[in-house]
Amino acid sequence: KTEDETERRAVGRRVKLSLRRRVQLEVKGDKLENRVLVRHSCCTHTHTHTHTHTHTPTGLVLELERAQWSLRLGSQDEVDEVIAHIGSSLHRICPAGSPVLAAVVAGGFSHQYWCVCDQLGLPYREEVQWDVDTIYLTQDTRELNLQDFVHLENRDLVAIISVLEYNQWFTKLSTKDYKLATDVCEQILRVVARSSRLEELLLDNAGLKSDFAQKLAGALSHNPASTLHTLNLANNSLEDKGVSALSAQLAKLPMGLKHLNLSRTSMSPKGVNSLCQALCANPVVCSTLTHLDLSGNSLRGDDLPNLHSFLSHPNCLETLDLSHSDCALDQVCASLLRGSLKHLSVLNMSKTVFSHRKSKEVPPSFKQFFSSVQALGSVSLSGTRLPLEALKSLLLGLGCNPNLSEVSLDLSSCELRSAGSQILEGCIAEIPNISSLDISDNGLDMDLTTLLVWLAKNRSIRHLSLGKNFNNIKSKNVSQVLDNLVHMIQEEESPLTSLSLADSRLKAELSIVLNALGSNTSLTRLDISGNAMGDMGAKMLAKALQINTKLRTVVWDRNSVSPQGLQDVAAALEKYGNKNKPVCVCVCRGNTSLCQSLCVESVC
Ligand SMILES: *[C@@H]1O[C@H](CO)[C@@H](O)[C@H](O)[C@H]1NC(C)=O
Ligand SMILES: *[C@@H]1O[C@H](CO)[C@@H](O)[C@H](O)[C@H]1NC(C)=O
Ligand SMILES: *[C@@H]1O[C@H](CO)[C@@H](O)[C@H](O)[C@H]1NC(C)=O
Ligand SMILES: *[C@@H]1O[C@H](CO)[C@@H](O)[C@H](O)[C@H]1NC(C)=O
Ligand SMILES: *[C@@H]1O[C@H](CO)[C@@H](O)[C@H](O)[C@H]1NC(C)=O
Ligand SMILES: *[C@@H]1O[C@H](CO)[C@@H](O)[C@H](O)[C@H]1NC(C)=O
Ligand SMILES: CC(=O)N[C@H]1CO[C@H](CO)[C@@H](O)[C@@H]1O
Ligand SMILES: CC(=O)N[C@H]1CO[C@H](CO)[C@@H](O)[C@@H]1O
Repeated sequence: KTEDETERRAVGRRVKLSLRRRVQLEVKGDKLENRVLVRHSCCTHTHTHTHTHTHTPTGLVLELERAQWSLRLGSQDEVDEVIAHIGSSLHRICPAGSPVLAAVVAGGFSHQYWCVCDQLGLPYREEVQWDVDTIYLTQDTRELNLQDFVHLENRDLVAIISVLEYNQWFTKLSTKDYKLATDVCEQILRVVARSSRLEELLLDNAGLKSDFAQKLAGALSHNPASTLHTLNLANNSLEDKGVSALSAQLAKLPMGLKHLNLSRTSMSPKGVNSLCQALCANPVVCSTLTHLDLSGNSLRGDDLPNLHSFLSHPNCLETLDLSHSDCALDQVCASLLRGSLKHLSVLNMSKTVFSHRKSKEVPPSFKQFFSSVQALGSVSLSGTRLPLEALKSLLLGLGCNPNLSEVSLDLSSCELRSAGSQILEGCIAEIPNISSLDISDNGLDMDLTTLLVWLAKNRSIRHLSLGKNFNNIKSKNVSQVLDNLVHMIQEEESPLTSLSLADSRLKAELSIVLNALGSNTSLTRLDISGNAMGDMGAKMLAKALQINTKLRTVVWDRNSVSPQGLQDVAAALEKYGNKNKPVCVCVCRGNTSLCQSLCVESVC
């Protein structure tokens, strides 16, 4: 009983013991002391560096990381039992090559976490185990998201991450907008160096610098069994030297890369060139890389030979984001045209330039690209000034492409003005498969009058954004434009389901559009935010909503509406809601983009 008490006091009362043996411990030469060897059901220190061997039939030597113990047990059977026990514990903690065990309780995460805490002398946080065993498992997620644990101390994060060195369940480690401390980074690097399960590493805006990228390269070089294929280091200042060092290892990644996101990493053409050289050098990347984001890096100038070389070889890119980079659109299209046109679905060249060449001529390859790219679904050219000829080539190219079905085209803030509007008028009715068109903020003003007539002729545009185009129209002329808009939305069998007039400051004139909502139109979503329509506008919206049964979402932030106006709409909605499916109407006062993202129909 006393022995039991002593033992309990030594290991803690609530610790479950999985093994208990009387032994004699060798101290100072051949002196022996009677001891009790216990193992609690977690492994304690015997974790990666345990060696056991026997000298005599009943002797056992345990070599641990920090100590060596020579023990004598009662019989050889007992020795065998202890060894078997240690073996099975190790197997449970590090079930490499044991898929059955990996599926049990997040690959033994809690157990491994307990061991790591024990080894590092850190407190075991029940909530970590609870989160993983309960939330992660019920959601069947293999992503360990550090944001779930950042309220804990750094050393706790270290312990949690450390588990991924052994764990077979988690394949993804992620964090966003959280500055990682040095010891946490070091632990992440150890996981990269050791894990054969880690496939995705997302450290978005984590305060990382070039030295992290260099060390990451070192970690990868130590792990020939790495299965990493997705890397997001967006918004960390890695600079050319960090990216160059990393590139040398990316060239050797055995699984290639599927997603690579180095958006806003303070690269210049130099860094991008060494990166793309690595992409070309890795023999599997051309058949694995589907998402490449190099946006927000300063790629001014013409000297990106390796980027163009990568793009002009066969590849399987689905998403290419070079926005905010000063990369030249005409060259990118020419390279892609030479490369592969089968998979590209999203091309983001917002806030870039059309060309770096002196000649104002638009190369034939530009139109050819848009007429032959086979899976294009979205083209963003917001804020990229296009020469008129280029705009025409783009539209005619899309128009004669037989393979496109639903293209979303963003031409906002492109300074189209009158001349651009005329090009659009000439082509838009003929383009079959543009389903979404954003031409907001283009100084269109009165040109909208005729443009809307042509837009109305087309039967494929379902989403149209027109806002910020009314700055230079005299108020007496605004109605001409809006009458044509009303005509478009009221046209029988109009395909238009979503319309944005955001930030147009139409004030009282907005009533022309609001009145038109009184009859059923095809519109299900309307954005009239930023129009200063006032309480009068709210009253009209209220009336329209009592009759209209189609609208599901109305965004009407920033309209100088008083509580009385809100009440009018609320009262109308009460009636509306009684008759119809619940409607989602957003009244935003703060962050508009947040509000709009919450205004997704299914959320409301
Ligand atoms: C990028 O990082 C900067 C500095 O931490 C931060 O201010 C900015 O919001 C981040 N941008 C994004 C898109 O995360
Ligand atoms: C790259 O990361 C940024 C920042 O998180 C994100 O906004 C962007 O969508 C990512 N790009 C891709 C292609 O996934
Ligand atoms: C294109 O890039 C811009 C700027 O980086 C970003 O705001 C926009 O969301 C992107 N569009 C798409 C469709 O990815
Ligand atoms: C593209 O369109 C052409 C002509 O209609 C057709 O022969 C070809 O099979 C299409 N390709 C794909 C990938 O749909
Ligand atoms: C504006 O309206 C007036 C009359 O309502 C008309 O005479 C004038 O031509 C219009 N201006 C433009 C630019 O269409
Ligand atoms: C709108 O459509 C609904 C159902 O289709 C119908 O009951 C209602 O009368 C229509 N309202 C108007 C103003 O046409
Ligand atoms: C692939 C596809 O859906 N193409 C459509 C493009 O638009 C034309 C004309 O509207 C349709 O006939 C095609 O089916
Ligand atoms: C593809 C498409 O919808 N094009 C149509 C645009 O509108 C004109 C006039 O309604 C039709 O003739 C086109 O077919």
